[in-house]
Amino acid sequence: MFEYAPAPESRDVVDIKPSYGLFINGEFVPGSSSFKTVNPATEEVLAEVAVASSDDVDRAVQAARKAFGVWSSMPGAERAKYLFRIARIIQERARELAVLESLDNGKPIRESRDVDVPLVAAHFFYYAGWADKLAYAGFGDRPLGVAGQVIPWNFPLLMLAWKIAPALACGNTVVLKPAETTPLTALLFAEICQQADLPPGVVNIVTGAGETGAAVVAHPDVNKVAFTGSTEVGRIIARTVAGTSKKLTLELGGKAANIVFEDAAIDQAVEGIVNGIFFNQGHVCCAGSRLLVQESVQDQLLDSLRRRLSTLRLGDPLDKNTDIGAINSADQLARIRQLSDLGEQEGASRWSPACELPEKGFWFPPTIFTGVAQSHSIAREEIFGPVLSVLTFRTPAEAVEKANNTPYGLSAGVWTEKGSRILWMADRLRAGVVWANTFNKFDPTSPFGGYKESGYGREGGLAGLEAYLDV
Ligand code: TXE
Repeated sequence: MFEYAPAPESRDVVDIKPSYGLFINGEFVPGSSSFKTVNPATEEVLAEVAVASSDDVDRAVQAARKAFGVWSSMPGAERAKYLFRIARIIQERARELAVLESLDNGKPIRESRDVDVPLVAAHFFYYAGWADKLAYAGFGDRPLGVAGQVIPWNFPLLMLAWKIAPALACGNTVVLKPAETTPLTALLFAEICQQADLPPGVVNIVTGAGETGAAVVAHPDVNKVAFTGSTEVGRIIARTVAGTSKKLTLELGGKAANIVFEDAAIDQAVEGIVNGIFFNQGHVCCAGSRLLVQESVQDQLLDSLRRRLSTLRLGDPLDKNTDIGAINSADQLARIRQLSDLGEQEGASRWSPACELPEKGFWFPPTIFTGVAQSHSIAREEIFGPVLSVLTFRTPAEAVEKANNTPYGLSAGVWTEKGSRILWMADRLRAGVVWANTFNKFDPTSPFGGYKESGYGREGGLAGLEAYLDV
């Protein structure tokens, strides 16, 4: 890979405590047991974090229930002030948040600094703006009550913002469970809530593994459940919630097609493909993990793509030059390895640029599979890693058919110079988001969510408010 001079961001900008408690009713309190969170780039233990038992979850839900009275009866303009304050503190503490996110998650600092943290602040600003305009938006202003929110590890802070900002703007209170491999930025966010003088109990953070999440979801005093994670756990949660009066939104997996037509600007498409699948090591639910390329430009496109991949820099997430960071956990690495090996066994050809992987930590090189058939596991299953499966097509109708041939329906990308074709494709692609001549673009004003097994409900934009109100 590329030679370059390292430019490391200082990890000293963030004060990581040796141990963290649960954040309940505005205070950090001990849990009944604990677990360790590690830096996936080095396997070094970062901190000891409390596990919330079902009794702890109950305490958090009771605190949220009590706070609901105060928070929901506060004028929207007052709630807005708190959300604006949180957004501003996020901006002030952006560097700290970005470094901590990269340490706990493994993502490159360039991404946490330039994408994740700015988007987190943008979500709080955006929903702060709605807090006093709910009636104007036609929603009335009746919040649901206590929201139980369970989030994954791929965008720890951003998923927190997607969940907490609209919930609070609408007058709900929250019990949020971060993923067990990335709890630290949610706990730093809890400190930010204290700093913003948010009334106690409005936000509660309970850390732990799946059992803690299950206790949040099943708690009888929780009125709304919002989950982002695997389709498998989404199904379990849907079963738990079925037969109760709880409202549910699910944001699950994906297997997006990035579709390149022969008339596309190839260099631009190559950048879009790289961003589509290698951004955040491919730990992205809407990642462009299937490349559908028109047969006539396959060779040209793949040559450019291989050349571009050879310039990507893999390594220390805190190095400002790094493009590809560490895989989030040993489990996720094992899953990526297993599916990639299966790709080879099923007959696809594997290619990665020459690249040295660090000895310690969890690493996987950027990988392309060509000669992929629709029946291959790597064309069907979500790998959630830096692995691209390449398929070809001849006609637009064939591209649509192949793109839709998946149980998922979260996102898709279309690359063509022809505007009418973009609209024709967007009408036929069964995906919640269709990007045209770009990929992985996010904005708080745009709703996000999927069709089919990618879940239901929308987050973001005006539609994101509906999930937290009785309309
Ligand atoms: O997800 P889980 P995992 C996909 C991706 C990945 C696979 C497995 O394909 O390879 O899922 O990842 C909590 N009740 N996505 O195992 O288990 C858990 O503690 C309530 C796509 O990490 O779904 C964590 O906080 N909660 C995805 C959260 O659910 C439970 C993002 C997600 O973990 C629970 C992540 C239970 N029974 C993985 N069991 C996306 N849509 O972006 C676990 N949890």
